[in-house]
Order: sequence, then structure tokens, then C-alpha cells
Amino acid sequence: SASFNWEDPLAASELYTEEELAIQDTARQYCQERLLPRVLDGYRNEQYDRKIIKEMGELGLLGASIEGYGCAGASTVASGLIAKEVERVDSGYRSGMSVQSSLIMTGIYEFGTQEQKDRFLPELANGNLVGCFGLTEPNHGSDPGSIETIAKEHPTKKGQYLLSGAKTWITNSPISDVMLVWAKLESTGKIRGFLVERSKCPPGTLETPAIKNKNGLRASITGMIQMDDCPVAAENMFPDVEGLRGPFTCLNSARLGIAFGAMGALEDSLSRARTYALDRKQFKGNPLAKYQLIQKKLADAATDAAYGTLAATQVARLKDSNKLTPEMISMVKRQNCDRALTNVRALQEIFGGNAASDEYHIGRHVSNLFVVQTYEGQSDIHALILGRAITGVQAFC
Ligand code: TGC
Ligand code: FAD
Repeated sequence: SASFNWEDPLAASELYTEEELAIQDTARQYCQERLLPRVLDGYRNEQYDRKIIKEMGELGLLGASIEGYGCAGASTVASGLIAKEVERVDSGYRSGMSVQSSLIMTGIYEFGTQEQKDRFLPELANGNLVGCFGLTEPNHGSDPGSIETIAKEHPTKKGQYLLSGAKTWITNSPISDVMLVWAKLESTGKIRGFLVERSKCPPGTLETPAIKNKNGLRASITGMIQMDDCPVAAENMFPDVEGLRGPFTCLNSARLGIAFGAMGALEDSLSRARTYALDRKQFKGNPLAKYQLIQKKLADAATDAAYGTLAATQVARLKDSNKLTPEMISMVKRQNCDRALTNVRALQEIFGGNAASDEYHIGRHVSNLFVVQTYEGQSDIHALILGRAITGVQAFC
């Protein structure tokens, strides 16, 4: 007969295929054995080890739902479960992976020429190359339609563009070999995607300084992309896609990964809070877990983690059966990030003063989840996307 499993209360695992469960197991083993032991050091010292991308590539975790090019060709659910396992350790590690898998690899796979796919995808899949995605600018975050980075045709060299402008808050940029930069074509004013290769940029045309002293996502590396007449061959431009459909298609994939990932961070926090509440005794030798107010925090977190996982799984299945709409992704990205952040903040209280020590890990999840709720469309922006779909009236401006 069935028994209640607090770690999977609504039996989400029943919805996964054997292959998906095997991929989740591989990811969990790697994350717990190889990433968890590094995370405190990485977070304390703001150090991201580039080897992590290579290790993930060797295990087939990068671009896992892409067919061919050395990728696993797994389901969207399997990709989501990978994100969940990585973020169970740290949102920053999931971030570095999301940018590689969902943002740049998906962009090339969906919109690249055959030559671009052949040249970049296998090397991004095995982690030999590190990539990033440059959309946000110092003056334009939630409103990427207003970006100012410009691509103009080279005045003398045919088949070459010169990119100028600045991108900021770009995950992986300081260590990237190839950057997917979104810029407006001077001649048309339309947004286009360019694959900027660091090795082909003459000195002084490209800088990618790191943004230091973050108070969240410290185990990932974040920086700027500063371009000053940076030459990019026309063969490195996506040939057809114009406007925001390009970057948003990549974001659809990454946002769904975040909806799974945030549930990993929440589940890890729940598990740690439960252990702490059973061990820690206050008032006549009772464990904290005996008190009703503590139990409510655990019940709330377990409920939201279970609901969020099921919802993300449903959206991923709809994606694989071509029944997805972007609003579905907005709904699960927003809800899962909001619920993860709210619950993790409540669970943090269970640790009392010890929550202030990073060795209990809970404070790290809280700080990370604030960023996760903000990037790839802050929660209120996703509320407006949903509001527009519900009413037919847009409220952005
Ligand atoms: P809007 O008029 O809504 O749309 C413009 C064009 O884009 C198309 N489109 C989509 N296409 C595919 N998927 C989607 N989800 C799409 N959403 C819109 C749309 O059909 C239209 O196409 P066309 O051909 O008619 O031109 O555009 P808007 O300017 O009104 O957009 C407003 C808003 C708020 C929805 C949008 O700008 C938005 O989502 N803002 C949030 C910005 C954001 O998410 N930035 C993310 C930066 S990357 C990042 O954070 C990576 S962190 C990674 C990590 O470290 O893990
Ligand atoms: P703003 O757009 O200035 O928004 C500030 C606040 O105002 C938000 O709460 C927002 O919801 C609200 N707001 C804005 N407009 C409206 C409105 N019309 N109605 C109501 N409220 C509104 N970007 C990339 O391109 N690539 C990356 O790899 C990347 N990685 C990141 C990593 C980190 C660690 C961080 C912190 C950010 C990263 N970003 C990246 C940038 C991220 O996507 C943006 O920070 C995010 O989209 C929000 O933009 P903003 O910071 O400019 O905030």
C-alpha cells in the first residue's frame, strides 16, 4: 500500500519515464558528490570554476534536450530535472549551466545557420567552449525592446559588422569564449543575434569585466560585455530571426528550467530545516519539530515544492507535445520563484542565530533566490505578461 513520502508528497516521480529518472540520478550524484563540496568556497570567494562546465559536458548535462551535435536528445522534463538537481546545490551553478544550455545553445539550435550549428554546438555541448547571453544593458533590463547596442556594417570590409554598446549583469561573460549578443542593426533598427568570438576580437574592441561583491549568486560569475567597434563577421549573425522573438525564444527554455530549479533549492532548504528542527531542542528538551509553528513552516514548504514541481512537469510535457504557450512559462517561472523565496525565508527562521552561519546553507539559498526571482523577467513583469493574456490589455507602459 502507498505511504506518504515527505520528499515527494504528490509522487511526481510517477510521472517520469525510466530514462528521465536515470538522468535525474546521474545529475543528483554529480551535484551532491562534486558540486556540493565546492559550494561554500565558491560562494565565499566569488569563484566559479570553469571546469564545472566541462564536467557537466562530459556527463551529457549541457543542452540535454537538443537532438544531435553531441547532445543527449532527452525530453524537456529531463532537462528540467537536471536544473532541479543542480539548483538543489546552488542557484549560481544552475545559472552557469542555464546560460550555456538554454540561452546560447538553444539560440544557435533554433536560429543558427547549419555552419554555425556545426561549428559551435558540439563544442558548447562538451564544455570545451563556454558561452553567455547578452541582452540586458545598463539602461534597459525589463524593457529589452529599447536596447541601444548597435551593429553597423563595416564602412570598407564587406561581410563584417561593427558592434558597439554595453551589456551588464551577464552570467559567464568574463570566462566566455563565445557570446550571443543582441544588437539593433543600424540599417533597420531591428534586433538581431550575433555570435561574438573572443578570440577574433582585436585588443580594445571587447572587454568583459567581472561584477564583483554580489550579495547573491556568488558561486557564479557575472560581468559586462563592453564593445567598441567590435568586428563580427556577417556569417556569425543569425540569418533570419528579427526582433524580440529571438531572445524570448531562448528565454522560454531558460525560464522553464528556472521553474524546476527553484524547486530544487526549496527542497534542499526543506530537508535541511527538517533535520535541524528534529535535532535542535528548546524548552524541556523538546525538538523544535514538536512545535506547531515549526511544523506549519515545513508543511507550507513541502506543499509549495510539490505543487511547483508538478506544474513545471506539466508545462514541460506540454512543450514536448507542442501545446506550450509562453504565458504558461511565465506562470510557473513566477509562481515557483515567488513560493521558493517566501518559503525559504520562513524556513530560515527555524535555524535561529545559526542561520547567520553559511555552513547551514539556508542563507545562501535565500540570497540566491532573490536574484532568481529577478532575472529572466522579474516576477511582476511575468504578472503583467499574464495580465495582458487575461485581459487583452497591456500594462507595461
Ligand atoms: P512584446 O510586444 O510582448 O513582444 C515583442 C515580440 O516578441 C515576441 N515574443 C515572444 N516570442 C517568443 N516567446 C516569448 N515568450 C515571447 N514574448 C514576446 C512577440 O510575439 C513579438 O514578436 P513580433 O514578431 O510581433 O515582433 O514585447 P514587449 O517589448 O512589449 O515586451 C515586454 C515584456 C515585459 C514581455 C518583455 O520585454 C520581458 O519579458 N521582459 C523581461 C526581460 C527579461 O526577461 N530579460 C532577461 C535577460 S536574460 C537573463 O536574465 C538571463 S539570467 C540567466 C541565468 O543566469 O540563469
Ligand atoms: P528594471 O527593469 O530596472 O526593473 C526594476 C524593478 O521595476 C523590477 O522589480 C521590475 O519588476 C519593476 N518594473 C520594471 N518595469 C515595470 C513596469 N512596466 N511595471 C511594473 N514594474 C516594473 N541579463 C542577461 O541578458 N543575461 C544574463 O546572463 C543575465 N544574468 C544575470 C545574472 C545576475 C546575477 C543578475 C542580477 C541579473 C542578470 N541578468 C542577465 C539581468 C536580468 O535579466 C535583469 O536584472 C532583469 O531582467 C531586470 O532588469 P533590471 O535589473 O534592469 O531591472
